[in-house]
Amino acid sequence: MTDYRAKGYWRDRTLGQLLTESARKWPERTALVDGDRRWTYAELDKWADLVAAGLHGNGIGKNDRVIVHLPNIAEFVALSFGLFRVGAVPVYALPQHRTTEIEHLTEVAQPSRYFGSVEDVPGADPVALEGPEPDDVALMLLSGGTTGLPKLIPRTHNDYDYNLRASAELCGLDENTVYLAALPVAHNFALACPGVLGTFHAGGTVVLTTSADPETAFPLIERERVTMTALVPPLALVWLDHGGLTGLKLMQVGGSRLKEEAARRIRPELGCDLQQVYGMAEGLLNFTRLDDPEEDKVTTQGRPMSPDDEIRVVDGELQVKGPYTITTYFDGEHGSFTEDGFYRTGDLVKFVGDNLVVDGRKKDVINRGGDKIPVEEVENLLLGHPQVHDVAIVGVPDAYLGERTCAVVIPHGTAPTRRDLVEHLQALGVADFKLPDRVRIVAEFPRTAVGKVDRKAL
Ligand code: OOB
Repeated sequence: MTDYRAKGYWRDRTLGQLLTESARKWPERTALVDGDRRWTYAELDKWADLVAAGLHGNGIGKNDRVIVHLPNIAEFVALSFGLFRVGAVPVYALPQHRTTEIEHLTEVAQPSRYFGSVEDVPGADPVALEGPEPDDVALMLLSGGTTGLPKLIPRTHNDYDYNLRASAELCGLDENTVYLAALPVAHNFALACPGVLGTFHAGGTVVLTTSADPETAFPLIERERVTMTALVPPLALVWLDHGGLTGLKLMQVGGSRLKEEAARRIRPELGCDLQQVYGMAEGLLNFTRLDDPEEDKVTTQGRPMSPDDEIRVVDGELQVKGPYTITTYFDGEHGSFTEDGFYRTGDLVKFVGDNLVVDGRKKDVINRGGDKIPVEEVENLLLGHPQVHDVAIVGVPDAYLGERTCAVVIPHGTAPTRRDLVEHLQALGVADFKLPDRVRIVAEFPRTAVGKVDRKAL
Protein backbone atom coordinates (compact mmCIF):
# COMPACT_ATOMS: atom_id res chain seq x y z
CA MET A 1 0.00 0.00 0.00
CA THR A 2 1.26 3.40 -0.92
CA ASP A 3 2.01 5.61 2.08
CA TYR A 4 0.37 8.86 1.00
CA ARG A 5 1.60 10.68 4.10
CA ALA A 6 5.23 9.67 3.64
CA LYS A 7 5.02 10.73 0.03
CA GLY A 8 3.91 14.21 1.04
CA TYR A 9 0.36 14.10 -0.30
CA TRP A 10 -1.27 14.10 3.11
CA ARG A 11 0.25 16.94 5.09
CA ASP A 12 -1.96 16.79 8.16
CA ARG A 13 -3.45 20.20 7.61
CA THR A 14 -7.19 20.68 8.13
CA LEU A 15 -9.26 22.84 5.81
CA GLY A 16 -9.88 25.24 8.69
CA GLN A 17 -6.11 25.69 9.05
CA LEU A 18 -5.75 26.36 5.33
CA LEU A 19 -7.56 29.67 5.77
CA THR A 20 -5.60 30.52 8.94
CA GLU A 21 -2.34 29.99 7.07
CA SER A 22 -3.39 32.13 4.13
CA ALA A 23 -4.60 34.87 6.48
CA ARG A 24 -1.19 34.86 8.12
CA LYS A 25 0.60 35.09 4.75
CA TRP A 26 -1.69 37.60 3.05
CA PRO A 27 -3.79 39.37 5.73
CA GLU A 28 -4.54 42.46 3.64
CA ARG A 29 -5.15 40.82 0.28
CA THR A 30 -8.71 40.45 -0.95
CA ALA A 31 -9.91 36.90 -0.40
CA LEU A 32 -13.57 37.12 -1.34
CA VAL A 33 -15.89 39.30 -3.40
CA ASP A 34 -19.68 38.90 -3.42
CA GLY A 35 -21.46 41.76 -5.17
CA ASP A 36 -20.52 44.93 -3.28
CA ARG A 37 -19.20 43.01 -0.30
CA ARG A 38 -15.47 42.30 -0.01
CA TRP A 39 -13.35 40.55 2.61
CA THR A 40 -9.59 40.49 3.11
CA TYR A 41 -8.03 37.21 4.25
CA ALA A 42 -7.80 38.57 7.81
CA GLU A 43 -11.49 39.49 7.75
CA LEU A 44 -12.63 36.20 6.28
CA ASP A 45 -10.54 34.28 8.80
CA LYS A 46 -12.15 36.24 11.62
CA TRP A 47 -15.64 35.68 10.22
CA ALA A 48 -14.97 31.93 10.06
CA ASP A 49 -14.02 32.01 13.75
CA LEU A 50 -17.25 33.83 14.63
CA VAL A 51 -19.30 31.28 12.72
CA ALA A 52 -17.41 28.39 14.32
CA ALA A 53 -18.14 29.83 17.75
CA GLY A 54 -21.81 30.34 16.86
CA LEU A 55 -22.09 26.75 15.65
CA HIS A 56 -20.40 25.51 18.80
CA GLY A 57 -22.81 27.60 20.87
CA ASN A 58 -25.69 25.98 19.02
CA GLY A 59 -24.45 22.56 20.00
CA ILE A 60 -22.96 21.65 16.64
CA GLY A 61 -19.69 19.84 17.07
CA LYS A 62 -17.29 17.22 15.82
CA ASN A 63 -18.65 14.72 13.30
CA ASP A 64 -22.13 16.25 13.25
CA ARG A 65 -23.44 16.27 9.72
CA VAL A 66 -25.28 19.33 8.49
CA ILE A 67 -26.88 19.95 5.14
CA VAL A 68 -25.61 23.08 3.44
CA HIS A 69 -28.05 24.23 0.77
CA LEU A 70 -26.87 27.68 -0.25
CA PRO A 71 -26.09 29.35 -3.57
CA ASN A 72 -22.78 31.05 -4.44
CA ILE A 73 -22.82 33.66 -1.70
CA ALA A 74 -20.25 34.68 0.90
CA GLU A 75 -22.19 32.97 3.69
CA PHE A 76 -21.56 29.63 1.96
CA VAL A 77 -17.83 30.22 2.41
CA ALA A 78 -18.01 31.48 6.00
CA LEU A 79 -20.33 28.64 7.03
CA SER A 80 -18.10 26.03 5.41
CA PHE A 81 -14.99 27.24 7.21
CA GLY A 82 -16.94 27.54 10.47
CA LEU A 83 -18.01 23.91 10.08
CA PHE A 84 -14.48 22.78 9.16
CA ARG A 85 -13.18 24.46 12.31
CA VAL A 86 -15.62 22.82 14.70
CA GLY A 87 -15.15 19.51 12.89
CA ALA A 88 -18.76 19.28 11.73
CA VAL A 89 -19.31 17.88 8.27
CA PRO A 90 -21.10 19.89 5.59
CA VAL A 91 -23.19 17.77 3.23
CA TYR A 92 -23.35 19.88 0.11
CA ALA A 93 -26.72 19.94 -1.61
CA LEU A 94 -26.85 21.62 -5.01
CA PRO A 95 -28.75 24.91 -5.36
CA GLN A 96 -31.09 23.25 -7.90
CA HIS A 97 -32.16 20.62 -5.40
CA ARG A 98 -35.74 20.65 -4.12
CA THR A 99 -37.70 18.76 -1.45
CA THR A 100 -37.29 15.31 -2.98
CA GLU A 101 -33.50 15.58 -3.08
CA ILE A 102 -33.25 17.22 0.35
CA GLU A 103 -35.48 14.56 1.90
CA HIS A 104 -33.29 11.86 0.43
CA LEU A 105 -30.17 13.55 1.78
CA THR A 106 -31.76 13.90 5.17
CA GLU A 107 -32.56 10.22 5.22
CA VAL A 108 -29.04 9.07 4.39
CA ALA A 109 -27.02 11.75 6.19
CA GLN A 110 -29.13 11.97 9.36
CA PRO A 111 -28.03 15.59 9.77
CA SER A 112 -28.39 17.55 12.98
CA ARG A 113 -29.17 20.76 11.06
CA TYR A 114 -30.22 22.09 7.67
CA PHE A 115 -28.77 25.42 6.52
CA GLY A 116 -30.97 26.74 3.74
CA SER A 117 -30.69 30.51 4.08
CA VAL A 118 -28.19 33.17 5.14
CA GLU A 119 -30.16 33.86 8.33
CA ASP A 120 -29.30 30.35 9.48
CA VAL A 121 -25.58 31.17 9.62
CA PRO A 122 -24.66 32.02 13.24
CA GLY A 123 -21.78 34.00 14.72
CA ALA A 124 -20.56 34.52 18.29
CA ASP A 125 -17.49 35.66 20.18
CA PRO A 126 -14.65 33.28 19.32
CA VAL A 127 -13.97 30.44 21.72
CA ALA A 128 -11.22 27.84 21.88
CA LEU A 129 -12.22 24.76 19.92
CA GLU A 130 -10.71 21.32 19.82
CA GLY A 131 -11.21 20.96 16.08
CA PRO A 132 -10.99 17.90 13.85
CA GLU A 133 -8.10 15.55 13.07
CA PRO A 134 -6.65 15.69 9.53
CA ASP A 135 -7.83 12.14 8.78
CA ASP A 136 -11.40 12.97 9.80
CA VAL A 137 -14.10 13.47 7.20
CA ALA A 138 -14.13 17.15 6.27
CA LEU A 139 -17.15 17.29 3.97
CA MET A 140 -19.48 15.20 1.90
CA LEU A 141 -20.07 15.62 -1.80
CA LEU A 142 -22.89 14.06 -3.78
CA SER A 143 -22.20 11.45 -6.35
CA GLY A 144 -23.28 12.29 -9.87
CA GLY A 145 -21.93 9.03 -11.12
CA THR A 146 -24.17 6.45 -9.52
CA THR A 147 -27.21 4.80 -10.98
CA GLY A 148 -29.81 5.19 -8.24
CA LEU A 149 -30.18 8.01 -5.76
CA PRO A 150 -27.11 10.18 -5.16
CA LYS A 151 -24.63 8.71 -2.72
CA LEU A 152 -22.67 10.61 -0.11
CA ILE A 153 -18.95 10.86 -0.71
CA PRO A 154 -16.89 11.38 2.43
CA ARG A 155 -13.73 13.41 1.74
CA THR A 156 -11.15 13.80 4.50
CA HIS A 157 -9.23 16.97 5.35
CA ASN A 158 -6.03 15.30 4.18
CA ASP A 159 -7.33 14.02 0.87
CA TYR A 160 -9.24 17.17 0.00
CA ASP A 161 -6.37 19.43 0.99
CA TYR A 162 -4.15 17.50 -1.41
CA ASN A 163 -6.89 17.70 -4.06
CA LEU A 164 -7.02 21.50 -3.93
CA ARG A 165 -3.27 22.06 -3.42
CA ALA A 166 -2.22 19.89 -6.33
CA SER A 167 -4.96 21.36 -8.56
CA ALA A 168 -3.83 24.89 -7.68
CA GLU A 169 -0.25 24.05 -8.50
CA LEU A 170 -1.12 22.30 -11.77
CA CYS A 171 -3.19 25.30 -12.88
CA GLY A 172 -0.47 27.78 -11.91
CA LEU A 173 -2.49 29.66 -9.29
CA ASP A 174 -0.82 32.37 -7.23
CA GLU A 175 -1.76 35.48 -5.25
CA ASN A 176 -2.59 37.31 -8.48
CA THR A 177 -5.21 34.75 -9.51
CA VAL A 178 -8.78 36.04 -9.56
CA TYR A 179 -11.14 33.07 -9.77
CA LEU A 180 -14.76 33.51 -10.82
CA ALA A 181 -16.99 30.89 -9.20
CA ALA A 182 -19.64 30.65 -11.91
CA LEU A 183 -20.65 27.02 -11.32
CA PRO A 184 -22.23 26.09 -7.99
CA VAL A 185 -19.51 26.04 -5.35
CA ALA A 186 -21.35 23.14 -3.71
CA HIS A 187 -19.95 21.05 -6.55
CA ASN A 188 -16.42 19.63 -6.43
CA PHE A 189 -15.28 21.37 -9.63
CA ALA A 190 -15.83 24.94 -8.42
CA LEU A 191 -15.07 24.09 -4.80
CA ALA A 192 -11.64 22.53 -5.03
CA CYS A 193 -10.41 21.73 -8.55
CA PRO A 194 -8.80 24.18 -7.79
CA GLY A 195 -11.89 26.37 -7.38
CA VAL A 196 -12.62 28.43 -4.30
CA LEU A 197 -10.46 26.46 -1.86
CA GLY A 198 -7.49 26.19 -4.25
CA THR A 199 -7.61 29.95 -4.77
CA PHE A 200 -7.60 30.56 -1.01
CA HIS A 201 -4.63 28.22 -0.69
CA ALA A 202 -2.74 30.27 -3.30
CA GLY A 203 -3.65 33.66 -1.82
CA GLY A 204 -5.77 34.75 -4.78
CA THR A 205 -9.21 36.32 -4.92
CA VAL A 206 -12.51 34.48 -5.27
CA VAL A 207 -15.37 36.29 -6.99
CA LEU A 208 -18.80 34.72 -6.46
CA THR A 209 -21.75 34.90 -8.80
CA THR A 210 -25.13 33.17 -8.72
CA SER A 211 -25.53 33.60 -12.47
CA ALA A 212 -23.12 32.46 -15.16
CA ASP A 213 -25.02 34.27 -17.93
CA PRO A 214 -22.77 36.47 -20.08
CA GLU A 215 -24.90 39.50 -19.12
CA THR A 216 -23.89 39.04 -15.48
CA ALA A 217 -20.55 37.28 -15.74
CA PHE A 218 -18.82 39.38 -18.43
CA PRO A 219 -19.12 42.76 -16.65
CA LEU A 220 -17.98 41.06 -13.43
CA ILE A 221 -14.95 39.60 -15.19
CA GLU A 222 -14.03 43.05 -16.43
CA ARG A 223 -14.71 44.85 -13.14
CA GLU A 224 -12.81 42.39 -10.94
CA ARG A 225 -10.11 41.53 -13.51
CA VAL A 226 -10.96 37.86 -13.31
CA THR A 227 -8.18 35.61 -14.62
CA MET A 228 -9.79 32.17 -14.54
CA THR A 229 -13.05 30.32 -14.25
CA ALA A 230 -14.58 26.86 -14.62
CA LEU A 231 -17.57 26.07 -16.81
CA VAL A 232 -19.60 23.11 -18.04
CA PRO A 233 -19.66 22.70 -21.85
CA PRO A 234 -23.14 24.21 -22.47
CA LEU A 235 -22.09 27.39 -20.64
CA ALA A 236 -18.86 27.57 -22.59
CA LEU A 237 -21.01 27.46 -25.74
CA VAL A 238 -23.24 30.27 -24.50
CA TRP A 239 -20.15 32.38 -23.75
CA LEU A 240 -18.72 31.61 -27.18
CA ASP A 241 -21.93 32.55 -28.95
CA HIS A 242 -22.29 35.75 -26.95
CA GLY A 243 -18.74 36.89 -27.69
CA GLY A 244 -17.01 40.04 -26.49
CA LEU A 245 -15.27 38.53 -23.49
CA THR A 246 -11.92 40.02 -22.55
CA GLY A 247 -9.25 39.58 -19.92
CA LEU A 248 -9.75 35.95 -18.96
CA LYS A 249 -6.53 33.92 -19.10
CA LEU A 250 -7.73 30.40 -18.41
CA MET A 251 -11.05 28.68 -18.92
CA GLN A 252 -11.49 25.24 -17.41
CA VAL A 253 -14.23 23.15 -18.98
CA GLY A 254 -15.50 19.88 -17.56
CA GLY A 255 -18.37 17.92 -16.10
CA SER A 256 -19.40 16.47 -19.43
CA ARG A 257 -17.77 15.93 -22.78
CA LEU A 258 -16.72 19.10 -24.58
CA LYS A 259 -17.13 18.79 -28.33
CA GLU A 260 -13.99 19.34 -30.35
CA GLU A 261 -15.63 22.00 -32.55
CA ALA A 262 -16.47 24.08 -29.48
CA ALA A 263 -13.07 23.45 -27.92
CA ARG A 264 -11.31 24.76 -31.03
CA ARG A 265 -13.17 28.07 -30.86
CA ILE A 266 -12.18 28.99 -27.31
CA ARG A 267 -8.68 30.38 -27.78
CA PRO A 268 -9.35 32.35 -31.01
CA GLU A 269 -12.76 33.71 -29.98
CA LEU A 270 -12.37 34.27 -26.24
CA GLY A 271 -8.64 34.92 -26.16
CA CYS A 272 -7.99 32.53 -23.29
CA ASP A 273 -6.34 29.20 -22.75
CA LEU A 274 -8.55 26.09 -22.52
CA GLN A 275 -8.07 23.41 -19.91
CA GLN A 276 -10.25 20.32 -20.08
CA VAL A 277 -11.05 18.76 -16.73
CA TYR A 278 -12.46 15.28 -16.42
CA GLY A 279 -13.20 14.78 -12.76
CA MET A 280 -15.55 13.16 -10.33
CA ALA A 281 -16.71 13.85 -6.80
CA GLU A 282 -15.31 10.45 -5.81
CA GLY A 283 -11.80 11.81 -6.34
CA LEU A 284 -9.79 11.33 -9.52
CA LEU A 285 -9.14 14.48 -11.52
CA ASN A 286 -7.74 14.55 -15.02
CA PHE A 287 -6.48 17.78 -16.52
CA THR A 288 -4.95 18.78 -19.80
CA ARG A 289 -1.73 20.57 -18.84
CA LEU A 290 -1.08 24.24 -19.55
CA ASP A 291 1.97 23.27 -21.64
CA ASP A 292 0.29 20.41 -23.54
CA PRO A 293 0.22 20.79 -27.34
CA GLU A 294 -2.86 22.74 -28.45
CA GLU A 295 -4.15 19.65 -30.24
CA ASP A 296 -4.28 17.64 -26.98
CA LYS A 297 -6.07 20.49 -25.21
CA VAL A 298 -8.91 20.47 -27.71
CA THR A 299 -9.23 16.74 -28.34
CA THR A 300 -8.62 15.05 -24.96
CA GLN A 301 -9.84 15.20 -21.38
CA GLY A 302 -6.33 15.22 -19.94
CA ARG A 303 -4.53 12.83 -17.63
CA PRO A 304 -4.49 12.15 -13.88
CA MET A 305 -3.35 14.91 -11.58
CA SER A 306 -1.23 12.82 -9.24
CA PRO A 307 1.79 10.63 -10.04
CA ASP A 308 0.20 8.19 -7.58
CA ASP A 309 -3.20 8.01 -9.25
CA GLU A 310 -3.27 4.37 -10.28
CA ILE A 311 -5.54 4.01 -13.27
CA ARG A 312 -6.43 0.99 -15.36
CA VAL A 313 -8.95 0.27 -18.06
CA VAL A 314 -10.98 -2.93 -17.66
CA ASP A 315 -13.40 -3.83 -20.46
CA GLY A 316 -13.23 -0.22 -21.55
CA GLU A 317 -14.11 1.10 -18.07
CA LEU A 318 -11.75 3.39 -16.19
CA GLN A 319 -10.90 2.23 -12.67
CA VAL A 320 -8.86 4.22 -10.19
CA LYS A 321 -7.18 4.19 -6.81
CA GLY A 322 -5.16 7.04 -5.36
CA PRO A 323 -4.34 9.62 -2.68
CA TYR A 324 -7.64 11.52 -3.03
CA THR A 325 -10.04 8.89 -4.34
CA ILE A 326 -12.52 7.31 -1.92
CA THR A 327 -12.50 3.60 -1.23
CA THR A 328 -16.05 3.50 0.12
CA TYR A 329 -19.21 5.59 0.08
CA PHE A 330 -20.68 6.92 3.32
CA ASP A 331 -23.32 4.16 3.34
CA GLY A 332 -20.62 1.51 2.94
CA GLU A 333 -21.82 0.51 -0.54
CA HIS A 334 -19.25 -1.77 -2.11
CA GLY A 335 -20.57 -2.49 -5.59
CA SER A 336 -18.75 0.48 -7.04
CA PHE A 337 -15.36 -0.77 -5.84
CA THR A 338 -13.27 -3.73 -6.93
CA GLU A 339 -11.88 -6.25 -4.48
CA ASP A 340 -8.46 -4.66 -4.72
CA GLY A 341 -9.87 -1.26 -3.83
CA PHE A 342 -10.26 0.47 -7.17
CA TYR A 343 -13.24 2.77 -7.81
CA ARG A 344 -15.21 1.77 -10.90
CA THR A 345 -15.91 5.09 -12.58
CA GLY A 346 -18.50 3.66 -14.97
CA ASP A 347 -16.89 5.78 -17.68
CA LEU A 348 -15.71 4.20 -20.91
CA VAL A 349 -12.39 5.74 -21.88
CA LYS A 350 -9.56 5.30 -24.29
CA PHE A 351 -6.00 6.56 -24.34
CA VAL A 352 -4.74 8.99 -26.94
CA GLY A 353 -1.03 9.06 -26.15
CA ASP A 354 -0.84 9.70 -22.39
CA ASN A 355 -4.18 11.46 -22.29
CA LEU A 356 -7.69 10.10 -21.82
CA VAL A 357 -10.73 10.53 -24.00
CA VAL A 358 -14.15 9.85 -22.46
CA ASP A 359 -16.03 7.77 -24.96
CA GLY A 360 -19.25 6.85 -23.18
CA ARG A 361 -20.44 5.20 -20.02
CA LYS A 362 -21.48 1.88 -18.58
CA LYS A 363 -23.80 3.26 -15.92
CA ASP A 364 -27.39 4.45 -16.26
CA VAL A 365 -26.73 8.11 -15.69
CA ILE A 366 -27.66 10.79 -18.17
CA ASN A 367 -25.19 13.65 -18.29
CA ARG A 368 -27.27 16.64 -19.29
CA GLY A 369 -24.55 19.22 -19.90
CA GLY A 370 -22.84 18.40 -16.60
CA ASP A 371 -26.01 17.86 -14.56
CA LYS A 372 -26.15 14.17 -13.73
CA ILE A 373 -29.56 12.52 -13.88
CA PRO A 374 -29.89 9.25 -11.99
CA VAL A 375 -32.27 7.53 -14.35
CA GLU A 376 -33.72 5.09 -11.83
CA GLU A 377 -34.65 7.81 -9.37
CA VAL A 378 -36.69 9.75 -11.93
CA GLU A 379 -38.26 6.58 -13.29
CA ASN A 380 -39.44 5.62 -9.83
CA LEU A 381 -40.98 9.04 -9.29
CA LEU A 382 -42.76 8.86 -12.66
CA LEU A 383 -44.11 5.40 -11.86
CA GLY A 384 -46.15 7.12 -9.18
CA HIS A 385 -48.21 8.88 -11.87
CA PRO A 386 -51.58 7.15 -12.41
CA GLN A 387 -51.28 7.24 -16.22
CA VAL A 388 -47.84 5.62 -16.23
CA HIS A 389 -47.73 1.84 -16.43
CA ASP A 390 -43.99 1.67 -17.04
CA VAL A 391 -41.30 4.18 -17.97
CA ALA A 392 -37.69 4.27 -19.10
CA ILE A 393 -35.66 7.47 -19.25
CA VAL A 394 -33.11 7.53 -22.04
CA GLY A 395 -30.59 10.10 -23.21
CA VAL A 396 -30.99 11.54 -26.69
CA PRO A 397 -28.15 13.40 -28.42
CA ASP A 398 -28.34 17.17 -28.25
CA ALA A 399 -26.06 19.68 -29.94
CA TYR A 400 -26.09 22.04 -26.99
CA LEU A 401 -26.28 19.87 -23.86
CA GLY A 402 -24.56 16.77 -25.21
CA GLU A 403 -27.68 14.84 -24.31
CA ARG A 404 -31.23 15.51 -23.22
CA THR A 405 -33.75 13.24 -21.57
CA CYS A 406 -36.64 11.42 -23.16
CA ALA A 407 -39.18 9.60 -21.00
CA VAL A 408 -40.42 6.59 -22.93
CA VAL A 409 -43.77 5.69 -21.40
CA ILE A 410 -46.06 2.68 -21.59
CA PRO A 411 -49.34 4.32 -20.59
CA HIS A 412 -51.98 3.12 -18.22
CA GLY A 413 -55.25 4.18 -19.86
CA THR A 414 -55.01 7.63 -21.45
CA ALA A 415 -51.45 8.51 -22.44
CA PRO A 416 -49.94 11.28 -20.27
CA THR A 417 -48.52 14.39 -21.92
CA ARG A 418 -45.09 15.84 -21.13
CA ARG A 419 -46.88 18.53 -19.20
CA ASP A 420 -48.69 15.95 -17.03
CA LEU A 421 -45.39 14.34 -16.12
CA VAL A 422 -43.56 17.61 -15.51
CA GLU A 423 -46.34 18.82 -13.21
CA HIS A 424 -46.25 15.52 -11.35
CA LEU A 425 -42.50 15.85 -10.74
CA GLN A 426 -42.74 19.51 -9.84
CA ALA A 427 -45.43 18.75 -7.28
CA LEU A 428 -43.03 16.28 -5.70
CA GLY A 429 -40.30 18.94 -5.62
CA VAL A 430 -37.61 17.73 -7.97
CA ALA A 431 -34.62 19.63 -9.37
CA ASP A 432 -35.55 21.21 -12.72
CA PHE A 433 -32.74 19.49 -14.60
CA LYS A 434 -34.43 16.12 -13.94
CA LEU A 435 -37.67 17.05 -15.72
CA PRO A 436 -37.94 15.05 -18.96
CA ASP A 437 -37.22 17.14 -22.05
CA ARG A 438 -39.41 14.91 -24.19
CA VAL A 439 -42.01 12.19 -23.79
CA ARG A 440 -42.61 9.29 -26.16
CA ILE A 441 -45.52 6.89 -25.82
CA VAL A 442 -44.94 3.24 -26.74
CA ALA A 443 -46.84 -0.04 -26.39
CA GLU A 444 -43.86 -1.98 -25.09
CA PHE A 445 -40.09 -1.77 -24.52
CA PRO A 446 -37.44 -3.64 -26.43
CA ARG A 447 -35.88 -6.14 -24.02
CA THR A 448 -32.43 -7.66 -23.75
CA ALA A 449 -31.92 -11.41 -23.76
CA VAL A 450 -32.30 -11.48 -19.97
CA GLY A 451 -35.48 -9.42 -20.13
CA LYS A 452 -34.10 -6.06 -18.98
CA VAL A 453 -35.18 -2.92 -20.78
CA ASP A 454 -32.80 -2.46 -23.70
CA ARG A 455 -31.96 1.22 -23.27
CA LYS A 456 -29.62 1.24 -26.22
CA ALA A 457 -32.35 -0.03 -28.54
CA LEU A 458 -34.81 2.47 -27.06
C1 OOB B 1 -17.67 16.23 -12.18
O1 OOB B 1 -18.01 15.44 -11.11
P1 OOB B 1 -19.37 14.62 -10.93
O2 OOB B 1 -19.15 13.78 -9.73
O3 OOB B 1 -20.53 15.54 -10.96
O4 OOB B 1 -19.53 13.70 -12.22
C2 OOB B 1 -18.53 12.78 -12.59
C3 OOB B 1 -18.83 12.19 -13.95
C4 OOB B 1 -17.68 11.40 -14.51
O5 OOB B 1 -17.66 10.08 -14.02
C5 OOB B 1 -17.97 11.47 -16.00
O6 OOB B 1 -18.98 10.57 -16.34
C6 OOB B 1 -18.51 12.87 -16.18
O7 OOB B 1 -19.03 13.24 -14.90
N1 OOB B 1 -17.49 13.85 -16.58
C7 OOB B 1 -17.03 14.04 -17.85
C8 OOB B 1 -16.10 15.09 -17.78
N2 OOB B 1 -16.02 15.50 -16.51
C9 OOB B 1 -16.88 14.74 -15.79
N3 OOB B 1 -17.31 13.39 -19.00
C10 OOB B 1 -16.66 13.82 -20.12
N4 OOB B 1 -15.76 14.83 -20.13
C11 OOB B 1 -15.44 15.48 -18.99
N5 OOB B 1 -14.53 16.48 -19.01
O8 OOB B 1 -18.37 16.31 -13.17
C12 OOB B 1 -16.40 16.99 -12.05
C13 OOB B 1 -15.70 16.98 -10.85
C14 OOB B 1 -14.52 17.69 -10.72
C15 OOB B 1 -14.04 18.42 -11.80
C16 OOB B 1 -14.74 18.44 -13.00
C17 OOB B 1 -15.92 17.72 -13.13
